[in-house]
Amino acid sequence: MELQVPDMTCGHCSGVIERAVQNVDARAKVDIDIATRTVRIESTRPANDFVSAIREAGYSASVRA
Ligand SMILES: [Cu+2]
Repeated sequence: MELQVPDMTCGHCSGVIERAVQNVDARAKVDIDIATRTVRIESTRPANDFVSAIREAGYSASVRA
């Protein structure tokens, strides 16, 4: 799945987001591209779980269609 996180602007943001993702699924594979504000996640958990966790961490997130 691919999430769009428009306010992820630096390595600090991506670190916070990576932790939020791994709190949902410790075995998730996370690939973050700051330049395109994209968080790619390989996981069996539903995308909305990750969207909620990222929002709780203080960022806006949406599923990229
Ligand atoms: Cu930042």
